Amino acid sequence: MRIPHLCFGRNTRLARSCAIAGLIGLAGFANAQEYRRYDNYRAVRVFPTSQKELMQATTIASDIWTCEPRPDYIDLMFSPEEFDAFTQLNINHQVMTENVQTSIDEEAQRLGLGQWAANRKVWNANDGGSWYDDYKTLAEVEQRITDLSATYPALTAVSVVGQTLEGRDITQVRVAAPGMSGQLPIVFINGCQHAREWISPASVMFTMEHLLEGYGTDPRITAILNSVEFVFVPIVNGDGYEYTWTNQRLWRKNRRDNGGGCFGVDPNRNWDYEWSLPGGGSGDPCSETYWGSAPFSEPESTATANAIAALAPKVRAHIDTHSYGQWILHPWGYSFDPCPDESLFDDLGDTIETAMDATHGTNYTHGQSSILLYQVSGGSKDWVYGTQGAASWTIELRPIGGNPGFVLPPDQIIPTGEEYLEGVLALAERIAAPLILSSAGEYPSIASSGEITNVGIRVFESADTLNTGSPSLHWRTAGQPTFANEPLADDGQGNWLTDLGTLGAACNETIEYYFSAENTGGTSFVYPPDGETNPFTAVVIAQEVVVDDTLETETGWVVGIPSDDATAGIWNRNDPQPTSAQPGDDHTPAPGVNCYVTDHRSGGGAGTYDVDGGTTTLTSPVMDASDVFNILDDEPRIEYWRWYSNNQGQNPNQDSMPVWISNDSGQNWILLEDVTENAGAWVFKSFRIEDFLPATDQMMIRFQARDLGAGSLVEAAVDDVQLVVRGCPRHPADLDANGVLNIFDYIAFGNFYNAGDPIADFDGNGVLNVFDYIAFGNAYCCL
Ligand code: 0X9
Ligand code: ZN
Repeated sequence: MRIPHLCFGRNTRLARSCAIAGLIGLAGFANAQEYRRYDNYRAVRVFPTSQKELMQATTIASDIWTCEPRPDYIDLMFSPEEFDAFTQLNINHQVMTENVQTSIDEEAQRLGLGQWAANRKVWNANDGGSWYDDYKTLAEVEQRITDLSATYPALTAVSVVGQTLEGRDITQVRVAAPGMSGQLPIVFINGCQHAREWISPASVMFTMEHLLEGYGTDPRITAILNSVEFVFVPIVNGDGYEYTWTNQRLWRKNRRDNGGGCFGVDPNRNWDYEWSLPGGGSGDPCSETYWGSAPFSEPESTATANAIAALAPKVRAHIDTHSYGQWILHPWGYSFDPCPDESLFDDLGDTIETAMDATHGTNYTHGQSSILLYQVSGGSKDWVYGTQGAASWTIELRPIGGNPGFVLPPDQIIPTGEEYLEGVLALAERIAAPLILSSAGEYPSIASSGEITNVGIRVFESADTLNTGSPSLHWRTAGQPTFANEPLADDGQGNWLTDLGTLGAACNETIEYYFSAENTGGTSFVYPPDGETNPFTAVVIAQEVVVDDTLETETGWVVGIPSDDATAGIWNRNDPQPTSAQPGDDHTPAPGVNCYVTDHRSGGGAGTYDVDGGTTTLTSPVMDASDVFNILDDEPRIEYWRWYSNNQGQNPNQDSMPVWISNDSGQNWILLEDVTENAGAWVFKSFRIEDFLPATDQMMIRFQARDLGAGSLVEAAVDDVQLVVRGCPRHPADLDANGVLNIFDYIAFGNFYNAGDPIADFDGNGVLNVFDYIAFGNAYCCL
C-alpha cells in the first residue's frame, strides 16, 4: 500500500478525507456528498445532420463519451434538464442508457464506494475467487504487482518510471525469460491514460499475469517469452484513476488544476507529436480533450514516453489500452492521410483482430485511427510510431457502445482480458520474426516502358536488422522456369524499389515477379509470402500519354448541365480541405494542389459542404483518341483518379456517381462505371475505350455526383485525367506501321519524303535531302 502517496493531493478536502480513510485502513474513499452522482443522466447516441446540430447538442451535454464527433454519430451524456433542452431541438438520437447512475450505483454498492464506503472489502486470496472477478484500486493493483514480482522474481523487473502530478508512482513491469531482458524485441503495453476506462488496467494486468503464469508451463507462452520481452505500465494516470474511485466515476483526464475551476489535461492529447492541431483535441482547459499548456507538460505522458524511449530501439510494438468501442487503431491519428506503413499495419492489425475476435466471438475492427474513430493530435501512438519507429496501436476494449460504456460489468473482465491476451500473443509472434515485409504501394498490372513503374517492398525490422544488400525483385517471363534477380534500391523513405519498365522484358510480354529480403542472420523472407508459387504479374508495354490533365489550371471543363438541381456541393476546381469524407489533398504529386471536387471546403464537419438536394455534373473538354502513329496495336484508354464517399452520416450508401463517356462531343453518352465504392482514398481507374465505343477524335468524359432521395452524405473528387495509348513501340523504320519491316516501308518513306512530311526527316536536321535516305536505310537495316 502506498497510503502516503495517495494523500499527496493539493486538494485539502481530499487530503483530509484521505487521511481519515488511511487511519481506518481504506484507500481514501470520499463520503456520500463528495462522490459525484449522475441520477437520471442519460447516455445518448446523437446523429447530427449539420455542424449546427452537432454544436447545439455538445454544448448542452454534460459529457462527451466518444470524446470527439465521429463522422456519423457522437455519444453524449445529458442531465435530465439538459435532456429536456436537447429534445426541443429535434435532433435524431437514440437513448442508450436511461439512467447512468443505475450501473454506477450497482458498481459502487458492490465495491463499497461513495455512500457504501463502509462496505468496502479489500480482496483477499483466501476468500476464494479470482483477482479478476472485480475491478481493483490503484493500491490493489500496486499490491498485485508486488505479489507477482515476488512469485516470479526471475521473470520480472519492477521499477518506477516517474511520478504523477500528485506524486503517485508510475510503475513499470518488465517481463522477460530469465536472463533475456534487454536482449529481445520489446512489446510495450500501457493502460489507463484515461481514468474512467477501468477495463484497461484490468486487461493489461490480466495479460501480464498470464504471461508470468504461462512461462515454463504453457508451450506457446514459453516460446513467445523466449523471443520477445514485454514491458507493462498498467496505470499511467494514477491520480485520475484514484479520483474515479473516490470522487467521480466518469473522470477522464489527469488532475492538473488549470485554474478557473477547471481540472485535468487529457494525457492522450499531450504527447509531443503533431500536438495541438485543430480538430484533434482542445485548447480549452475545461474540455475533456484539453491538450495541456505545452507538449509533454504533464508528468504522466512524459514518464511513459521516457520509459519507451529508454528502451528504444528495442521497442518494436506498442499498445495504448483504452475503452470503449472494440477498435484496433493504427497511425495516423492526427491526419487522414495513410502512414507510410499502412500495409504493415493492416497486416498486423488483421492478426490482432483475428485473434481477438476468435477468442469469444467479440467483434473488433482494425484500421486507421482518424478514419475509423476521429482525429487525435498529440496521441501516444503517433508519437511512438512517428518518433520511435515502433508499430503502435490504440486498442479500445469492450463494450462496443455507450451501454454500458465505461461501467463494464465485472463478469466481462476475464473474457475481455482473455481476448486482449490472445491479441497480444498473436502480435508478439509476428514481432518475433526477424523481419516483416510489406508492400510499398501498388503493384500495377501494366508496366509501361515509357514511364517509371516503380514497385517494391518495405521492411520492418522486428527482431533483427536488414542486410541492406539483400532486397531483391525476382522476375521471369510467364512460363519460364527460373526467376532472374534484380536488386532493389532504397528511396530514402524506407521503400525498396525497382522500375519494372527497365527489366528488359519484351513488349507485350507478361512477367511474373515477387520480392525477397534477408536479415543479417541470413534468413530470407519473401513478399508476398507465397510469391514463388503465386507471384504478381504485369504486362510490359509502351505507352504514350496523349492528354495529361492534372486539373491544376483551367483546360475547358464545364460544370453543370440543364437538369442539374443540387443545392450544395457543386463541382469546383480547387485545393480540397480534409474531412472524413473528402480528401485533404488533390491527387497530383506536389506542387499539384487542385482537383475537381464537390465543394472543396471542409466547413465544420463532413456534412457541411457535401452534395445536397440533387445532381451536379462535370464534363471534360474534347480529347483526341484517334490513331497514334508511334504505337502499334494502339489501345486508347481513358484513365483518372477519383474519390467517392457515401458511407457516412444518415442514410448511407443510397447514392452513386455515374461516369459516362462520349465519342461524338457529348451528343450521346455511354456509362463507363457507376461508382459506389467508398474507398476513403483516391482510386485509380483505367478503361479501354474500345470496350465501350469506337475511339474517335471527339471523346469526352462526364462525372455526376448526386444526393437523391433521402438526404445522405456525398462527397466526390476527380483528378489526373489522362488519355493514354498503349501498345508496342513502332520500329522507327516501320513507316507503314504494320509491325513488319519490308519493301513497303521503303515505299512509305518515299511517299513521306515526296510529301515533305517531317516523318521523313530521319537525320533530324530539319531538311529533307539525300542524307535522310541514308539515315532511313541505316535504321531499316541496323536498329
Ligand atoms: O480519444 C482518445 O484518446 C481515445 N478514445 S477514448 O474514448 N478511449 O478516449 C482514442 C485514441 C485514438 N487515437 C488516435 N485517434 N490517435
Ligand atoms: Zn481512452
